Amino acid sequence: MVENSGSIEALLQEDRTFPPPEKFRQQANIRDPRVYARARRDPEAFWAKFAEELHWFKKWDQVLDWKPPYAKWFVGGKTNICYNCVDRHLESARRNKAALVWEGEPGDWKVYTYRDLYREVCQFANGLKSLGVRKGDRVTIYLPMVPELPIAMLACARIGAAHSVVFGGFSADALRDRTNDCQAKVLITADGGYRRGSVVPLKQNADDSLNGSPSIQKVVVVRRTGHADDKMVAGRDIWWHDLVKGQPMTCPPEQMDSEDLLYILYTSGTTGKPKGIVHTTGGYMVGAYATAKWIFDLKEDDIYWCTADIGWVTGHSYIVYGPLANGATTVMYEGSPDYPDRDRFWAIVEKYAATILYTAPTAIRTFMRWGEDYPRKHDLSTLRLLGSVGEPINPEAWVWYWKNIGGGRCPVVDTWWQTETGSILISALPGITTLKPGSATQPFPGIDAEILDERGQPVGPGKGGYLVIKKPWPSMLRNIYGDPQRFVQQYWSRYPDTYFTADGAKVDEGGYYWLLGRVDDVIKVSAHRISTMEVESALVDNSKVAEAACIGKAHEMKGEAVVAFVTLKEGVAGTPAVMNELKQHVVNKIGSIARPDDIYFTAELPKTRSGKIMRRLLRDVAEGRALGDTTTLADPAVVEALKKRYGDEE
Ligand code: 7RM
Repeated sequence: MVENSGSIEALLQEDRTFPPPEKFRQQANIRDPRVYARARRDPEAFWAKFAEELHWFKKWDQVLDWKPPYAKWFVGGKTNICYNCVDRHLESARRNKAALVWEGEPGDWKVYTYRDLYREVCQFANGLKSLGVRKGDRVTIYLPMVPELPIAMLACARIGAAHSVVFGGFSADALRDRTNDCQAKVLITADGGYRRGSVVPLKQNADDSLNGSPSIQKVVVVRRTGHADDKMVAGRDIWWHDLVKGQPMTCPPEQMDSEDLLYILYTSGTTGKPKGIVHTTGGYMVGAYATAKWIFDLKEDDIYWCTADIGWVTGHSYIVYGPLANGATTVMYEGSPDYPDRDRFWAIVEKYAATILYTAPTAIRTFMRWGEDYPRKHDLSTLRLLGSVGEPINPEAWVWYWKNIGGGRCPVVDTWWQTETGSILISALPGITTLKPGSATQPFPGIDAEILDERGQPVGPGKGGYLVIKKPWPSMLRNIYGDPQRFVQQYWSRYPDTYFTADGAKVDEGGYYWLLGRVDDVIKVSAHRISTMEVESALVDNSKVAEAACIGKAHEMKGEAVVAFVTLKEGVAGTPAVMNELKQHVVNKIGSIARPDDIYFTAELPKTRSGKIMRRLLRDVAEGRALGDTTTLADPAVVEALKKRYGDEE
């Protein structure tokens, strides 16, 4: 392979291809390209083969029942995903293998073997039962990245309660909305978590959220930071360690129907209200298991580390369920990549001899900016495979990752998927696929993707269009919790019987997929999914704000950043103090991930004659571009004024 000169020009023209290294190919779980044709010929048989590798109390009668847009997978099958992630591995020597390797930000660490995990999960499952949690109940989990988080998820799954994990970076308000939406009975939280050397006051947020969450009967609190010992509410709050004390160390797994609810995970959509994405048991389990096995090439002695937070779907499928269903060792880290220094990730890779690393482009770009010295200080030679997720990866970052982290030996799998898809749908198979930096390459076998134009016609090679999935897949969302109409309208109304991803994409002549970003009002800020409408709702909730419009502005590190255009109420001046107040208001309503980078004050927002805000023009202003077509504007002077005031800052 020719060494790239490293200049910007050369990188912009990155058109090298990367075939699987021979050494990798030879040992890969899957190296026969005929799997694609096999899956295409009979997708149901293809998925059923994976399902057969897992444990079922009763086998399914039918692989798929498809009445668009409702799919049932492994119909009539009875299983338990916790049993498959834990108990299944106790029958062999695997029982003594590390299941979970956890490192806290302060440097404390713990290893749980599969046998340990079994005990912890069973005891906590019994604890939940003692609080009155039954099959079908919902449990909200609001925890930092501590071992109790996957233990709680597995315990819920074991007894048939659905978990709803709420990312620890969300505010009390956001937590309250999610708890109320699913009417959770129990909330699991911690006194705090560590982030960049300070304590995140989770219990405080949980307490704030609870005035207004009447469905919550009990709160289980993990003692992590020890700073909220006096905040326990008698009769409502119970320490995790007190709850599990004396609980039996076994707990029979509930025999779950394939289509029984496994979890709800809230994600941002076009409107201000987050959607509770519904995943069920059998299909989700098979999807997470199959993709983890083939895409991450999991082997008995791998040490696999996904750096996501379990509060997002990536953590659900590729820290917890996928790797554990495969009997792998999964690494989990609590804190920030720059604590105590910018080499923390590489110190972790070295310390645990990680073999597979899965992270986001935003992190990779940050490491790039920090420079090669940090990774160079550590022995990264155990790594054999790298992954990327959450947003498109720019070729420059891809090549940097491949070279400086992977040492030029490790394939980089760029994995495209969504909370809704449950598992990866577009990715290379590292033992088969020749990689092209910046492309997620090809749909996973059995996935029928296509790119359509407005009228529903395939666009053909090289042309941009809407990415859709034409056939059902096992881990697909089954519904939006409590809002079946929105489910139909969001995903199944654009084209008949076809899943609408809301992503733009194109396919090149070689059949490679290139993702072009969202086509709705969802943006990806540091790979976190945020709805611009959600931020707008938070802003107009402030009494000083008359109207607000938010956009995602291209950002070198974060991918996108939130920028808000705000019209203040009569008599309120757009001072720096007001700007800070509004930013803080968004943090209080949603969480710091949604904090606008910039707020532009404007007397009016550019609108069409029918009153629609033209966000496209706001993006042109924020990104310092010439304005696009303004002929539909009611008053072109509004945007001209904005451009004059803010457009030439760059
Ligand atoms: C896994 C996750 C989903 C949205 C999706 C895309 C974007 C995710 C990639 C990507 C380009 C990728 N779930 N996205 N992965 N875009 N290449 N490899 O991120 O529900 O939080 O977000 O993320 O726009 O629709 S998510």
